[in-house]
Amino acid sequence: MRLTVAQALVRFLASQYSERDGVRQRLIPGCFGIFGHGNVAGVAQALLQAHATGEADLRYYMARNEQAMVHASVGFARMRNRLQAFACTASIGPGSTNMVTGAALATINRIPVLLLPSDFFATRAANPVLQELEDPRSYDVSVNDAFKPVSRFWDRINRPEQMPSALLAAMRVLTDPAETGAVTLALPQDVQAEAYDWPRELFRERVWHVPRPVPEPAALARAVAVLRAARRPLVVAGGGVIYSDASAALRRFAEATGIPVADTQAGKGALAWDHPGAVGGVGATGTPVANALAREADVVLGVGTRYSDFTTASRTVFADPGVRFVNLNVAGFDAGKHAGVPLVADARAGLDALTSELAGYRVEEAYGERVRDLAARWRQVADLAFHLGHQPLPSQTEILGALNEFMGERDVVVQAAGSMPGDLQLLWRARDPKQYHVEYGYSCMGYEIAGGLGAKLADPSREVFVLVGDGSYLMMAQEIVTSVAERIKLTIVLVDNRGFASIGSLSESLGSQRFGTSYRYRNPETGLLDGDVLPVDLAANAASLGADVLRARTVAEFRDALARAKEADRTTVVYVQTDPLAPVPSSQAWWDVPVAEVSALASTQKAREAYDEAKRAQRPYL
Ligand SMILES: Cc1ncc(C[n+]2csc(CCOP(=O)(O)OP(=O)(O)O)c2C)c(N)n1
Ligand SMILES: [Mg+2]
Repeated sequence: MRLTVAQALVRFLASQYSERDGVRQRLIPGCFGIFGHGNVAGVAQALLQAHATGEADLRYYMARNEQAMVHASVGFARMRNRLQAFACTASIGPGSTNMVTGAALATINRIPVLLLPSDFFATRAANPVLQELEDPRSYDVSVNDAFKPVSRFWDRINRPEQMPSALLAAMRVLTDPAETGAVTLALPQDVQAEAYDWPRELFRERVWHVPRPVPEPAALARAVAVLRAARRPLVVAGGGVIYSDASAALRRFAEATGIPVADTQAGKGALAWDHPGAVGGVGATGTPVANALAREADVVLGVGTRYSDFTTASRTVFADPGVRFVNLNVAGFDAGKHAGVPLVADARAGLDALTSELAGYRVEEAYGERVRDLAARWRQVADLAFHLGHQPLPSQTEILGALNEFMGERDVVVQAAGSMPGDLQLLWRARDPKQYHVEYGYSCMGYEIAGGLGAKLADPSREVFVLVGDGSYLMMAQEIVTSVAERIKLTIVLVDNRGFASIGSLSESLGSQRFGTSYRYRNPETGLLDGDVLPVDLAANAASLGADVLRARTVAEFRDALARAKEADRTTVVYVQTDPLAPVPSSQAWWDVPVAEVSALASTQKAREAYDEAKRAQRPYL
């Protein structure tokens, strides 16, 4: 079949399917993009032709920023439990490198996305083409080489003959739960337009089976032996539980064994918050309940977790000197962490196997009582934070509480960076495994609105509430325009505390006095950015991008605004100001952020003393 490389690519992508548990779906259901000279006559022409002829079905969505379109793709794939992924086409040069941050985010979160950056002429006929990087040491280097460390598979299609094997490898990596992440195929702009005689076989329907690897019997026996001897075990449920659709298996495991379940940012909602075995987030921004249990735990069963520093409180929260880890993970890389007993398997298959092999094992009654008692006391503290009555501006915890109480079980909350992920991890009460969508692998400011767009696209039957701080909003609000154009309705809660509340309080706790963290005029007297408040109106900005805007001054007005936003069929921004200095309950855990060892500032010297003290609790987990 004679087609251009781009036409063949589109045709191929439209015929790929994924399948797990007998359920089949399109693997690549659509393509985000922004066109420039690098792809306008190549991939864009192919997408147009596919639409015009109906020969291949790959819907094109125009984004407003290339980084954001990768975020939207990640939001989509995460909602679909990694069984589907979007393609992203970008022009050569800046359009492509704008995607590098998105690629890192996808790979770190282990979420599939297919990136199609454009590249300079393979023939070099007209080089240097506009936006081409020239490296005097090698004509083979382009800006797209920057994708290599942040991609799980990377290739450059310099000749049409290279494409079939590259495409097959790309699909394999996208659908491999242990390897998945960003997959990058760099497409030189001349090659995109070049015609070639393709074998028809390339375009036949292909179904990529997403496996559920079962544990090796000997590894299972080793894990079971450690768990059976455990007296104070704790489960840490990560994102892998949710992607594997293992919530019911986790509940059965928890109920059979009585082992309490803590969660990570990606795993929250795996077990409903009000399940008697659920103890909430663990680690630096976890609940005091989970952290108390973590400190005492003799065995930690990590399921589908990568053990980020937030989860381990920078390796301080699992404090028992003899603590052992059992790591159930589909990726050997994660299963081997913390010198744990590795159990390489799909989360659901592994949990089912553990439940049956642990038959008869149950934690002692006293341990169960302690869990319930700690949880009940914490619930009162959390209730208070949700209903603080802070004046004159509401506290952020009250806004989160009002939203949590307002949202339906299947509604989705999206967040990524700032002070909200911590407050959410501490306080949020999730019932549905897809309700809590906080991107905290890369914690990338700007993910929120774009990621929310992808989440809503993935499941239009759910209301999506995007929580975004003023800092993140300023970095990346432009996909509001895309949501308006595509009629993809979002409710965006814009929480304005005039700057970086998170980094401000971190700075203060580290002796750096909130330096450079609030949005203010430069003050001629101090020379610092601590002058008057800026005349910036982010609500007006949102309205200018085409959203409906509701301004709320109190928690009561906020609730009303949420009700109106839920009724609306257009993207609505609910704007609310909060007090960045309002109190938040303590998680009773630490986060390692090194403080200057020598300093001329008394505040820093004092913070360093506290740092040295806290650092003593850090352990290598060997
Ligand atoms: C792209 C990016 N740049 C910088 C950071 C570091 N950072 C983390 S939170 C934050 C401030 C976020 O401000 P805002 O969205 O207003 O949230 P707030 O802290 O006020 O809750 C910064 C600068 C980041 N996470 N991502
Ligand atoms: Mg802020």
